[in-house]
Amino acid sequence: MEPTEKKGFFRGLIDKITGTETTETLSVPQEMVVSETVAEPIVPQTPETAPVPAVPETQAKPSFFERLKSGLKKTKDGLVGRIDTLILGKKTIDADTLEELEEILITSDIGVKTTVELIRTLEQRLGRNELKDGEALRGALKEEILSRLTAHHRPLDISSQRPFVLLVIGVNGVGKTTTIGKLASRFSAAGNKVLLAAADTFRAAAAEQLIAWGDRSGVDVIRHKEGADPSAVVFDACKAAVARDVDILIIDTAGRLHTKVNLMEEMKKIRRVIDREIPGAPHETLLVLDAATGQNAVSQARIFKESAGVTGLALTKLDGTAKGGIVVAVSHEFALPVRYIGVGESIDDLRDFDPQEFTDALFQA
Ligand SMILES: Nc1nc2c(ncn2[C@@H]2O[C@H](COP(=O)(O)OP(=O)(O)OP(=O)(O)O)[C@@H](O)[C@H]2O)c(=O)[nH]1
Ligand SMILES: [Mg+2]
Repeated sequence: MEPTEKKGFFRGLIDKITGTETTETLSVPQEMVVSETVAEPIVPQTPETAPVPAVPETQAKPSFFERLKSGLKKTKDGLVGRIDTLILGKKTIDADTLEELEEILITSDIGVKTTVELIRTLEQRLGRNELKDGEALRGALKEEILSRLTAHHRPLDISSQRPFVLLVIGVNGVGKTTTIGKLASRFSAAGNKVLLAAADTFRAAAAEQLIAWGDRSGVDVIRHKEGADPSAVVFDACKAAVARDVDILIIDTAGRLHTKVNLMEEMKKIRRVIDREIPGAPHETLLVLDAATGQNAVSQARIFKESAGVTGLALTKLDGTAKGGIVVAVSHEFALPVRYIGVGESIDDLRDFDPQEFTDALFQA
């Protein structure tokens, strides 16, 4: 049988919508994209009245790979578990198998575009007789996912600039401040002089939350009063970073604002101030996405990439969600490197993203 004749439900649907055969430039259908209005918060998650979260204590834990595996358990069950059920004992793979696989991938938040591409590649491999049985299909899928993650992989190197300016952005509640706290601890433990800037002046407790994290690793925080102009905080922080000769300045920003001012406009203003004080900075604009929000994270990545100069991604809350496939979707669709992943709330639950380790943790029994 000619395998490429089968399109599968989702791809058939997309072909209908677009009136074309699917191509590399296929975008996510509009009905899968949440509101792209950016003047208001895209996904309100944390009330401004939220108490400062306690900084969890570090405890003796199993190896990181074991924690990664257990953090990704729900994604693994929802993705690889279902694939294993599909291919269990299959002696031959045909176009129907790939059609069922397509549905599993789409519903695991791998994203329409990436799924369509993966299935097309697998159809080609099937046509070349490379997918003899279920095991071969499983291996091929792992390889294809890994190669897509590896294509955009670039760990963050802060040694290229001094001070290295890391601007952290994202909608409210995604884990920006927590991620910064974890990063401050890691960079400082590695011997770097770190400075934090509390440019989230929206929430009363935001600066305190950052200070609580800073205290844990002996890192200073530049802050102003609640409601102050975020750009003024950034201005002072850049001056202090240069004067104190720090290795890295990490800037926390608000996920929403008091005024109706467009969040993206505020980000642009902040960037202008940084660049004026430290030419060429920010050296990294890290977009934090909550993996548990699935397709919402994809639309946030689209909006921020277009308007806020995003250069890298951090995916948080991969523990406790079945939507970990989103890591593949956002990295691949937006050609952005995933720098970090968060698999828990403790200080050492943020790790450098390693595509090989990630796919091993997903696919290993
Ligand atoms: N389970 C889990 N929780 C996380 C992770 N990262 C952050 N969180 C939690 O998510 C919640 C929100 O985190 P924050 O760091 O305050 O989020 P934020 O983006 O700074 O939010 P705003 O300041 O309101 O914009 C907190 O309760 C964190 O402990 C993670 O990797 N796993
Ligand atoms: Mg915050």
